Amino acid sequence: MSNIMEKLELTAQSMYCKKIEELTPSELHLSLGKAVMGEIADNWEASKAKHNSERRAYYFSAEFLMGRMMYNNLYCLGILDDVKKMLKKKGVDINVFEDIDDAALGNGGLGRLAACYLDSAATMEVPLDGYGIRYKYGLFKQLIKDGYQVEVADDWQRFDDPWCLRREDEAVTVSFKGQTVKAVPYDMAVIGCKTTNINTLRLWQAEAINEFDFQAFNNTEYNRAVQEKNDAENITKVLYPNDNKYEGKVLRLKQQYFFCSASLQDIMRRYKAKHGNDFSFFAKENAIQLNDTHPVCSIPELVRLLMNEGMNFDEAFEIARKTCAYTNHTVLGEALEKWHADLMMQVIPEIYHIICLIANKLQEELTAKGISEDMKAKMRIVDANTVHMARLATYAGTYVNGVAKLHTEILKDDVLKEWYQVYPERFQNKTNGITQRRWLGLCNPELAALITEKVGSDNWLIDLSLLSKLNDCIDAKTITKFNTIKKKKKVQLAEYIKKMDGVEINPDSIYDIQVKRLHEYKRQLLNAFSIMTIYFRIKEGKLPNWTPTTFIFGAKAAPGYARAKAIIKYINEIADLVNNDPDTKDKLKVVFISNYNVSYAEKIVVAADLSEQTSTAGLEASGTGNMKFMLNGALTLGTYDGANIEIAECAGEENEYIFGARVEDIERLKKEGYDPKKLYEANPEIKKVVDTLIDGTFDDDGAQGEGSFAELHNALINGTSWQEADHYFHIYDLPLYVETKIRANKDYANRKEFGKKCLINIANAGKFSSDRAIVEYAKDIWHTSYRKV
Ligand code: GFP
Repeated sequence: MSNIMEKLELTAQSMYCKKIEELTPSELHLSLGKAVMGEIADNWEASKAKHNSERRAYYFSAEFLMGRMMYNNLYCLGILDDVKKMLKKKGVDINVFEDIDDAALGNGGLGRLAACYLDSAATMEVPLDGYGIRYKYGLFKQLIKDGYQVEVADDWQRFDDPWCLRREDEAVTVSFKGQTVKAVPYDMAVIGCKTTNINTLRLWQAEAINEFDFQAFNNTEYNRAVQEKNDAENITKVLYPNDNKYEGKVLRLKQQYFFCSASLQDIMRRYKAKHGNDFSFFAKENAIQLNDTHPVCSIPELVRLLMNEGMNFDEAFEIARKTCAYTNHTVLGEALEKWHADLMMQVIPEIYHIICLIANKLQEELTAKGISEDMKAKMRIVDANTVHMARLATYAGTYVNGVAKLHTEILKDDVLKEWYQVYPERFQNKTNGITQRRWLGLCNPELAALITEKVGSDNWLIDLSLLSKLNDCIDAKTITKFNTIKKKKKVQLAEYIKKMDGVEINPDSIYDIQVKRLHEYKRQLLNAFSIMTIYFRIKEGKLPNWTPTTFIFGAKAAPGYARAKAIIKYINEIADLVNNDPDTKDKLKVVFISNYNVSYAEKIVVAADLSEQTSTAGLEASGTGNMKFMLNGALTLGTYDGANIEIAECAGEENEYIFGARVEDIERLKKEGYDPKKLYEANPEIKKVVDTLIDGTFDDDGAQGEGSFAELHNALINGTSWQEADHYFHIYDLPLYVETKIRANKDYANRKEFGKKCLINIANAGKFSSDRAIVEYAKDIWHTSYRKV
């Protein structure tokens, strides 16, 4: 420990000629980061050597939503409190690091899951290293102006980045048609908890081979002089803000192929250093997990690299197939990547050629199995000039897994039905998880201390199943303690929201929170409609015993997703109305916080009473926010969807607020012919609420009847040429949702009973640790070693 402070002193001195207390926050961040990196160097080297000596796995992902590293790293090293004290002695408040940007190299659940998995693998001593992209600009920063979302570039490296080591010596080259670029690795240490094990996240940055063309410069062609540099750097310039819709952009394909090729070359280099040109051990020693379809061009790339080593196609394919496995994260058809063959040929023709060979091999294999022509057609990897990446991954991998029980069943019965019929042994479920280090230990030290006291040790940090011990001590005293902690976290969040967004909220109100990416299927609009219903009822005196409630939203909309942006504006219009209406302003408060990110989430999930998980049944693959809320004692107000189902199974449905249509109801409604217009016309309350989109209650900038609110209204009631009315079943679910919300509101008044439910949720959250999930992957998919706790 004193070591760290000595190292910090030396680093501050050598980098800035300053004493610790003289450093600016970013200088302190950089110096302390470097000091920590120095401290862990030996363990990191030892872990790398260990990984190299056994069967190991790699997590390939286009997104890693790591969040802020400083506190988490100090926490996992077990020195956070000591560093805090030592800095305090120097007159420095450790909270200065709150000014340091998150590393937001991901959009939402998918990227955050990848970050949790790395964290868990490090703690569970699973030899798993990550490979991804070092975007210069991460997910945009969100401002809210006049109720609208405004995007600003996220220059997260502007104060440098102490957590990544540039490894120029291990750079490789990646070639596209007509362009070759350098891929430079940056290594980030992933620090385990209560272990010396440290894993690695290697992120690739694209750079030019020749940065500057002097010839062009001499001819005064200044732009051409730096053209190669710009063209190369553009590849990793920015993270695509994704809305679960696939977009076939050249740059996106380049990003994907870039990091897959670089990572595979890296793995091959390491392998060849051990075994030379004998590739017979490759699949025995390496497993690659493909996080969604984004890294699926790894399969043909590995085949290509092996063929370059002299192998024939069949041998190379066999190795690739045994090495790779694929995780699916969505059933939304529009999110399953399908590349246009022409585009692929234009950017990576060799890869396209190999995909065609794989596609033919599949057809031969299916014929040999006696599969019907009809089914074979449905399984084509290349079909009508389109390359289906999910099909490629399912065929050319060992396993395919969904991310919650229901989701895996939907994959088997629907999305990948034919595949399940032919290759049933490949299908597995791996319900998602979250790391309890960041999402409880670090962000809720008060609750963590209570749990440690009750469980008898802090071993829940590495074995979350120990939480079940809490089941035996849910007494009046513990409930009071829990309620006191919750209140404290609510006060803290109120202060933070005031500071960040300038809005005052009442910590004695219920905090009803929905934070996640903005998407129609996640149905923030349903939540907004429920608030309007309650607003009208309060005004009409129909809810006399209503406990004041603060509805908090946090969400980013993909910049090109007009409806999502309209929903943000609509929520902000509601906020304006209910927060200022004298009849409701003490009973309802609506806050749309700006720039929701990992660090904001750490303050939000701990303070929630109700966790809103309102997706249309069958559409949210799992959800992980729901798990973070549960772990911190919020009750789920959600549909029977994704991991909500498993949450309710673990904690008991009577301890959650589950509402609305289930998958089978949605299927039935679709078959019968769902008619939202009929429901809307038959129910004056629904009509009044939905019509606030068009009746002048709200303003979408004078475009009444023609603007984005009218478009939302039309999509719900009449549908559009490309989508049937109310595609996500808002109107069907609204009445039951409102009643469930009112029931929760009533229940909250009984603080003991409500607190008891919260504690039951915590006690039964053990399953939702990403430690559990990662060990399942290690056992059932990667067949690597792992820590026995
Ligand atoms: C996606 C799915 C979620 C799932 C995560 C991680 O998240 O249901 O929990 O991946 O598997 F939609 P988003 O990126 O869409 O939030």
